[in-house]
Amino acid sequence: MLNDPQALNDQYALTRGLTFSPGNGGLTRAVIDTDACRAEVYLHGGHVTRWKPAGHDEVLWLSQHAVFDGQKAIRGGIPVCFPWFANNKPVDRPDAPAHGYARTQRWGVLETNETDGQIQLTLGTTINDYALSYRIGFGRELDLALTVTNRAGTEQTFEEALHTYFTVSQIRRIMLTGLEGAQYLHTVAGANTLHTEGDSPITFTAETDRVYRSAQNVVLHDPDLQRTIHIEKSNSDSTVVWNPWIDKAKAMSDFGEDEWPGMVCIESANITPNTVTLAPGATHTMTTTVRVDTPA
Ligand code: TA6
Repeated sequence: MLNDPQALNDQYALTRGLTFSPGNGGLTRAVIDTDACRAEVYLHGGHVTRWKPAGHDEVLWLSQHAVFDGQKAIRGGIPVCFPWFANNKPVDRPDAPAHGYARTQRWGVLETNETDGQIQLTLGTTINDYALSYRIGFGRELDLALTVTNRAGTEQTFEEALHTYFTVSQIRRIMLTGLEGAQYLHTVAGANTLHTEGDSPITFTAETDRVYRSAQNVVLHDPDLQRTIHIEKSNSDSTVVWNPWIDKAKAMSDFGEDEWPGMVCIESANITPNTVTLAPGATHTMTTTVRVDTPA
C-alpha cells in the first residue's frame, strides 16, 4: 500500500488537478485543485478534510485542534465510522475504539481519474473480514460512495456512518429540514429515549445528539452564510445530527472550547436497528452527495 507522496504521484497523480503531498503532521494527503473545487483527503482514515466548491466558502468543518499523529481520528471533515457506530461494539471487545477501526486505519489508493472536470479518487482498506472501497468524486458537488464487501465465509452484520462535519455561521441560526415526522433516538447523556420529530424545521438550543431512523435527504439552511447545503443519500436508513454544545466541547481535547457554535454534524449512516447484513461475497454501497446552493 503506497504511502510515499512521490511514488503515489508517479502512479496516480492527474495533471488536471490531483497530486499527493505531505500534509499536517507529515501525513500523506491528496490535494485536489480544479476549476470546480479545492479539496484534501488524508490516507489516514480515508479522511476527507476539506471541500470548497468554486464560488462558495469551505463546506466542511475542521477543528483548529485536530490531531494529525497518524493514530487518532482527525477531528472534523468526514470520518468514516465502520464496522460499528459510537460504542455499539461487540460485547467481547470492550476496549475496541468508538466508531470502529476505519477512521484510524491507513487507506490505500486504488484508482484516480478525471471525468468532465470531476476528479475521482477511490481508496480502499480491509477491516477484519470486510473489504472497503470508497469512491470520492470532487467537483461542484461532493459525491461519496462507500462499498463494503463481505469476505467471510458466513454472513456478517455491520453499522456505518459518513460522520460529516459542516461549517455553519452560528449553530443557533441554522435550520435543518427533511427529517419531519422521523423517529429518532435521543442519546444526550445516555438518555436513549425514542421520539418523533415534529413538522417544523430542526433548530439548535442545546447539546443535540440524535440518531434518526430516516432514509430522507436533509437540507441545511444557513441564512447568515447565504447558503443551503443539500445532503442527498441512497442505501442509508439512518441520519445522525450532532452538536456537542459547551460542556461536551470542553471535554474533548481536540475540540476548541469556542468552536462548537460554528459546526454541525449531519451523518448518512446505517445504525441499529438499521444495521446491514451481508451474505458471503455480497456487497453494499451507501452513497451521499453534498450540493451547495445560494438561495434566491
Ligand atoms: O455522531 C455523534 C457521536 O456519536 C457523538 O455522540 C460524539 O461522540 C461524536 O459522535 C464524536 O465521537 P468521537 O469518538 O469522534 O469523539
